[in-house]
Amino acid sequence: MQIFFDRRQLAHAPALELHNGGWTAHAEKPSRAEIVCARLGACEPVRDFGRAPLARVHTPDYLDFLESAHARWVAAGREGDAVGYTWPVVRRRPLDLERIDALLGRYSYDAGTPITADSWDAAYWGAQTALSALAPLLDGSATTSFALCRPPGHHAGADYLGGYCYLNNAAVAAQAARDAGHARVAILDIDYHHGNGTQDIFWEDGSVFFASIHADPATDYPFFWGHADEAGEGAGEGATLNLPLPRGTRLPAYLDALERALAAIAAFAPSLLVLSFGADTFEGDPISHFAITRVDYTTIGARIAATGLPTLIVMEGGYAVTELGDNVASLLDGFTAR
Ligand code: OKP
Ligand code: ZN
Repeated sequence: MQIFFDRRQLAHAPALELHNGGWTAHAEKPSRAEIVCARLGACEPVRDFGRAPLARVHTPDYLDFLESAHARWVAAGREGDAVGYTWPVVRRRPLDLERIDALLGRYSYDAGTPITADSWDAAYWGAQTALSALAPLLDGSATTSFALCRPPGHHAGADYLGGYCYLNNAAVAAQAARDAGHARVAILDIDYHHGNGTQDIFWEDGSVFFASIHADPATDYPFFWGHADEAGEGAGEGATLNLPLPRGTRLPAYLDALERALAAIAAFAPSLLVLSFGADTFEGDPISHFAITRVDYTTIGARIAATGLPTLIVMEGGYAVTELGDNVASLLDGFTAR
């Protein structure tokens, strides 16, 4: 299988995140991608598709903000990583905001996603990694490819960052597939956390089906999205499927949810699948609470591969760094047999 990776993603290294009332070392470390790259071996070079495909899912003002935020932070006399401390709750009116702290609030939803001097560049090349990995699926030269994206993307919405995510790599790729002629694209999100950004982006879009298997937001981040009754609106009504599972979930219950997701995807009849893959469902993950094992990932991968759909696998979370390379390799093993 072709693996796509760009080392420019490694420069993003946020120091701290606000966690349970204190600032702790950030879980989303550059070593995550390095260990997966080392485990998988040779990687294909990433191409630059420019800003246009990013602007198909993100607003221009958000992209401008993300690109300039750290420089504005420094210009305001601050040191270190830029992070907000106040957020506009629902029903605040649109305002022409100037101060960096106000802009950070406007364009983010949590305090776990600092902007470093290198975040824009890393996120930009992450999105280009997803687009580069999509290319062989679009021209028919491959049936599966893997985008080793970092930072992850599925919590980032059209105009907001959060959950360690800045640009929504899976959404950028799914929209690019639509623009390349795929009339219906499905996204299956199997990260431990609900992919709220991806859901929001395609919420009213009936041409991109979004299915997600994740920890119940009643107990787990991101709390405000991912509940079972969220199903899309307008033209997108019925094109969102949320399958929350309780903490402690093991493979059998996980596979039941996977069958439901795949049945819904089959009914939608897409011509391409984007798999948002987080290995934070792993039993040993330090921030998550499912009990999926390394070998389980091959079972999961093989079941998804059995759909026969051309599949772009996009890396999302996974924080048990030592085991991350083996867990990713295990999932990809499920695909390579086909
Ligand atoms: C990103 B991805 C406070 C807890 C917030 C955020 C989890 C983001 C996970 N620091 N946790 O879905 O793997
Ligand atoms: Zn996650």
